[in-house]
Amino acid sequence: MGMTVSSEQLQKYQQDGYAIFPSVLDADLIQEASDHVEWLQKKHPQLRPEALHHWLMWDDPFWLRLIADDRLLDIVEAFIGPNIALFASHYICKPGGDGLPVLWHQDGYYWPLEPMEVITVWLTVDDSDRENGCMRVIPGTHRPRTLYPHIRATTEAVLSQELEAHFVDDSKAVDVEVPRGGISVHDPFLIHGSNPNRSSRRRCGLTIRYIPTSTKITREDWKTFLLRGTDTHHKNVYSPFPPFRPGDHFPFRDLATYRGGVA
Ligand SMILES: O=C(O)CCC(=O)C(=O)O
Repeated sequence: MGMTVSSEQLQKYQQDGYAIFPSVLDADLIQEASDHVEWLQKKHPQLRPEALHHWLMWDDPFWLRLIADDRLLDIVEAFIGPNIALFASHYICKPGGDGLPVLWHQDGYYWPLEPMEVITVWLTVDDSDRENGCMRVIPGTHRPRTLYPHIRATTEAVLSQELEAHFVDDSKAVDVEVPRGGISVHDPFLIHGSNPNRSSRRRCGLTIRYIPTSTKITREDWKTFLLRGTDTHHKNVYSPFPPFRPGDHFPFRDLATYRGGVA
């Protein structure tokens, strides 16, 4: 049986703008994701591990296999329906000791999407908790469906912009603690961020932004993939999954069933 979403979880998402699913992917797949992050860091030593960005994914079969996992898509389908495409994905991997903060922001402020119908899955590659800089949210701030002004970031951080301070009441912030292999989901209007990682443990998570095929990506230079269902709206041009090339790509267990095949 696939993953199911309870009416309480759907209601929590509508009410608070986020929900937690503590156990979604198996330990072997999460270990592969963790090894994948180390492989990416060796391949791109010039990048900070918080900046393993979307465009690295466009030619990365394991990354695509991970975000197209049926357990994730079953959960996403309960929120956005059966025709699901990928908008973006980004590992935010904060090393122990000097992991950068993510300043308060609303995702929708940055995104070239029309309409702003999209859901983020934040997949934990490491246990993510208060000590190592888990995500923090201000529940209910998504409800006015308003994007507030952002300014240039005032400290070194993962994102270059942050919400103007008077829009943020951080006394209402909640820590989103999720064990390794679990996910949280959040709304594009929700005010959220995270503190620096001052612990000795890494805090690595994979953000995955899923859209229904009725959402258009308005940037031209962007690749997107149809993950489940059919393209009922013809708003975007979907790319085929890249074939796995031994030696170039990260090798993984489920290669035999990988949608892009082997070159
Ligand atoms: O990884 C984090 O700490 C923040 C993630 C985030 O801002 C997002 O997924 O939109």
